[in-house]
Amino acid sequence: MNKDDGGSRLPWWAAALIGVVAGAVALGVAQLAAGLTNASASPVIAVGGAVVDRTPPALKDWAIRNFGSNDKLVLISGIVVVLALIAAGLGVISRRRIGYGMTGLLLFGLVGAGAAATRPDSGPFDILPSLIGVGAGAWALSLLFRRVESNDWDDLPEEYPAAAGTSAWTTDPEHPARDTDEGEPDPNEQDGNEPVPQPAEMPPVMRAGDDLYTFDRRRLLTGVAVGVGVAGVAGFGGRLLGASKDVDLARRTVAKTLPRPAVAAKPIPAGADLHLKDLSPFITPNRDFYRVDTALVVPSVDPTDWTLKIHGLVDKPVELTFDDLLRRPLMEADVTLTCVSNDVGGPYVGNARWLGARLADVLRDAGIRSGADMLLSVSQDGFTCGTPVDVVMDGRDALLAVAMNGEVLPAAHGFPVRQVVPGLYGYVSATKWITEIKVTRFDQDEAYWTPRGWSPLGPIKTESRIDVPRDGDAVPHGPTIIAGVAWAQHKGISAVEVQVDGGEWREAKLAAVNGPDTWRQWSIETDLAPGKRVITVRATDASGYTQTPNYAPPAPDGATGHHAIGVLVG
Ligand SMILES: Nc1nc2c(c(=O)[nH]1)N[C@H]1C(S)=C(S)[C@@H](COP(=O)(O)O)O[C@H]1N2
Ligand SMILES: [Mo]
Repeated sequence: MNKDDGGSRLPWWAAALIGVVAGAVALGVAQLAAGLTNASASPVIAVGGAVVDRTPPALKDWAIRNFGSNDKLVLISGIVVVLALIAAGLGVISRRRIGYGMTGLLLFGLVGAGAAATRPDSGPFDILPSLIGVGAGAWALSLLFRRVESNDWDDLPEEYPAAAGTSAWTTDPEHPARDTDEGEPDPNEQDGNEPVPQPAEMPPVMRAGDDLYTFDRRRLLTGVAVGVGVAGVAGFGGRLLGASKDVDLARRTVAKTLPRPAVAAKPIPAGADLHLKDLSPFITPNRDFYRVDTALVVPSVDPTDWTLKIHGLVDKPVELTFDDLLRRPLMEADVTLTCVSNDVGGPYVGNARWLGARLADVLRDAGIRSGADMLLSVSQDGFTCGTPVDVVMDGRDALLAVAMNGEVLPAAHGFPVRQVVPGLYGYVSATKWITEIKVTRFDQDEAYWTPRGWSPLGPIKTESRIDVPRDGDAVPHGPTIIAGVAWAQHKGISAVEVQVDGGEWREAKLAAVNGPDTWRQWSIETDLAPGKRVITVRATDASGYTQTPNYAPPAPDGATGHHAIGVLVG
């Protein structure tokens, strides 16, 4: 064991390795404890969540742009790399005094516990995974140091071999791996022929001090392997335990009792889907539907104890259970969701058939007081949306949705209940895992994205996108089908035009739709001459507005500009 006087003489890299392994054990065990209790109480997830909420908006936009839906994976990987470096540092300072490393581990455990305890959806037991992890990490740290260090003279045989001329480095039967032909410079070997005194020739007290210092690589490697194994099994087990098996079961149960719609969606006309290869289908399958949220683990909400509280500026606060909600007349509606972060031509848009209770009716039961202009909806994980009251009450199909495309709401899309409001970007309307609606005023409350640089109001801007051909495709010359989607939710698309190389705008054919709240496919056949061609699209909505060519980035209230692609015509 390393001594407080003078500390350990373990090579720094070995100490760093021990630190990393101890850190891995700490995280693995914490993950296991979180898996057994609450998956989002894992210190990495909790710290990650805290980082997400505190990330400057510009950095978050950059991350979404560059990593897309992998942004969460990149964040978690980044946290793990930083933690590994810190753990290595803790290992190195543990050479001086193991207490330093222990203290460092404890501090990081407290950071993890603090983050877990202060997440919006956390409970008092959420500090446990971090603390249990720290305990396991500290134990691993001291065990590994003790394991590989043998400069503890208590470990030495009573009469240590004093055979003259034989190096003590090679005669200890307990430590056969210690011979130095592994590239480790032998501290006793010197360039000259002058032999330095061998440890065995020295007085015992000196042997015990410097040159008898032994460091057992084999014990290090086996210790590291066991530590990594423990960390891996615990961490992986924790992930499996924490996975959404509760939610899967709950979803299957709900599926058995999901009521039929009292009001069916308007049928989708035959011509709504042109069925062209690479063209976004009219209905986006759930598995392909984009996902955007701040949750690092998908919140798991039990519908049997879920309630929706409606309070604030209301005559009569209401608390609905899931059964209460299902007993209301449910209606179906086809609505295209769009993310405000979707850049021109971007992928964060999808169309689905939703089934749910009318939000306006539920609010009417509570009685909205005059002066209220905002619905601050709150998710299980603390995320909030601010939705204008007048938009929700104007008769459009604003829903508390329980199903998506004929299937119980997928966990990632808000199970058991989410909001869907046609015409508003998701960040101001589409609260997943909703548990609460506070009826309030925009001048009194702020939703999640507002202090992060996004506009409090988020009506969807009219947009169009070319899906076929793809940007950069090589296409044969002659007649070519160009096709895509356009959306102006709750207004409706009335025209789409296409332009080649800045020439005249030609009107595309619009596919049929069953209402103004979905995107609309379009197509046009053009003759493309050989060479590099730029194809541009613009849409006009039913209010008569034609998309501006002026580019604006997504922040603060949605991108504008024409989508253009380049193709090589051969
Ligand atoms: N609880 C919660 N709901 C949320 C969000 C979130 O971060 N947390 N993101 C919103 C945003 S920005 C969008 S665009 C939509 C996306 O819904 P989807 O993931 O089902 O496509 O969800 C909205 N609802
Ligand atoms: Mo969004």
